[in-house]
Amino acid sequence: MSHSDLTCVRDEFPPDFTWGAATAAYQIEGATHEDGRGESIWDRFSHTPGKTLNGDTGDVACDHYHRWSDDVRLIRELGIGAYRLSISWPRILPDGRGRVNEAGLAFYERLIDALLAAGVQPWVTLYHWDLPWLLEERGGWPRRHTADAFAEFADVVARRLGDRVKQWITLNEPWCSAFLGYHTGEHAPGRTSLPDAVQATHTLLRAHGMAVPVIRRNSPAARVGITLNLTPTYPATDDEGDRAAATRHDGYFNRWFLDPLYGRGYPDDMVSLYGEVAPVPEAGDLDAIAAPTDFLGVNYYSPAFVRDDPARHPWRAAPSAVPDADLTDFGWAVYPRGLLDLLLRLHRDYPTGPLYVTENGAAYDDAPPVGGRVDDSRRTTFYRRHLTAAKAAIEHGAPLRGYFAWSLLDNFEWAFGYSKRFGITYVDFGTQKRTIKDSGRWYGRVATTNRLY
Ligand code: IFM
Repeated sequence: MSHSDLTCVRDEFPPDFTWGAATAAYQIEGATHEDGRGESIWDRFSHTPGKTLNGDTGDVACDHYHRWSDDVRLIRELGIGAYRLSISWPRILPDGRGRVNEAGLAFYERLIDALLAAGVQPWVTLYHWDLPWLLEERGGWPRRHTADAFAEFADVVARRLGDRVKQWITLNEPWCSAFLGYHTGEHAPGRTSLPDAVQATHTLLRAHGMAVPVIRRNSPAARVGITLNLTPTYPATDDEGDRAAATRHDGYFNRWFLDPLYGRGYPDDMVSLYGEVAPVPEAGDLDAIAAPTDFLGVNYYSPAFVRDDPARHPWRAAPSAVPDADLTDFGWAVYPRGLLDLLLRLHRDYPTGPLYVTENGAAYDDAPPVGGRVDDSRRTTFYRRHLTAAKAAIEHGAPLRGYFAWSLLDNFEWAFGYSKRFGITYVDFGTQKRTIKDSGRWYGRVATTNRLY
C-alpha cells in the first residue's frame, strides 16, 4: 500500500462504529480529600517538590467530581455516543484492600446512570495509574500481591456497576505504569529500578488476567479488554544494525505485552536481553495472563523511528527524526501512517478480535476562547488525518470498531501538569468554564453523521 492510499478512502464509517471521548480519574476529578477517598501514588508524587511541572497536582484538576452532571451534558452536546472514564481505586478502597468506601461507589453509580440516561455508553477503565498509596508502601506493582489487590478492586466495582456497564478495560497502558513509574521515575511512584519495572510488568499483566474472570462473573453480558500504548517502530535506515534495534524496541514496547496476552509467553529475545531481571512466571501465571478477551484497546499518539546506538540500553533504541512529520506542541511527531500500520500489524500478527482506538489526540497550546470559540484547526487536522488512517485500516481488513478522542477535556497531563492541552473542550482552570473547541464541534459532527469532513 502506498502513502497516497491515505487520501482516497471513502468517508463513511461502518454503521455500528463507536465514537467516543476519553478521560481518566486523576486527570479530571479533583476532590482528592473528599468523601473518604484515600491517597494514591499520584497524590504523593505530585506533592513531592520537583516531580511535576510548576508543582501542579490533581487536587482540583477539572473539578469533575463536582461538575460531573455538567460534563455529561457536555458529552451530549458534542453528540458522541460513548465515554471512556476510569475509576479511582483509592476512592473505592481507600487502603487499597478491605474497607470499601460507599461514597466512592455512589459517585460512579450516579455518573454511570446519568450517562446511560443521556444515551451515552460508559466504557470503564479500572486502572489508569492511581494505585492506592498504601499498596505502594507494601511494595507496589513489582510485588505479586498487588495483583490480588487489583482483583479485589475489580470485584467490588464490577459487583456494583456490572449490571449497567457493558464495556470494561482492565488496565490503561501498563508499559507506562511499569517503566515510567518504576524505571525512569518520570511518573508515580517515581522509582528508578529496572528490575522493579520488569517485575511490575508481570504483576500488571497478572492483575489484568485475574480481573477478566472476576468482571465476567459479576457482569455476564459485559465485554472485557485491555488498553495498550503501542508504538509502531521503524528503523531509521535499512542498515542491519538499525533494523535489529527496531526489532528490540518493538519487543520492549509492544511484543512484551502482546505476546503473553495472546498466549505466546514472553518473547525469547526480550527474556534474553533482560537476563536475570526477566520475570520467572509461576505455574499458571501465563495461562491467567492469556485469559480470552473481547477486544483490544489501542492508544496511539506517535511512532518511533530508531537507530542502533550501543551506548544505550539494548532494548530502548536511539530515537531518530520522523520523516516529513509536523510536531505537536508536546514535540510528538504527527504520523497517521503509524496508526494504519499498527492496526494492520495487530490484525495480521495477533488474534485480538475487535480493535478500538481508545486514545488518540494531540496537545496544542490553544489560546483562550474568543467570543465563545477556540480556533484549534491544527487539532482538527490531526484528527482528520488519523481518522482517515483508521478508515484506511478498516478498508484493508482491520477489525476496527470504534475510536475515542483523547481527551474530552483539557486536564492534568501527569508530570507536565496543566501545561499540555489535549482536550476537544477548553478548560479555564481558574474558573472551570468549559468551551467546546472547534475540533470538538468538528468531531461531534463526524460522530453524529458517521462520516469524515
Ligand atoms: O494523558 C495521557 C493519558 O493519561 C494516557 N495516554 C496518553 C495521554 C497523553 O499523554
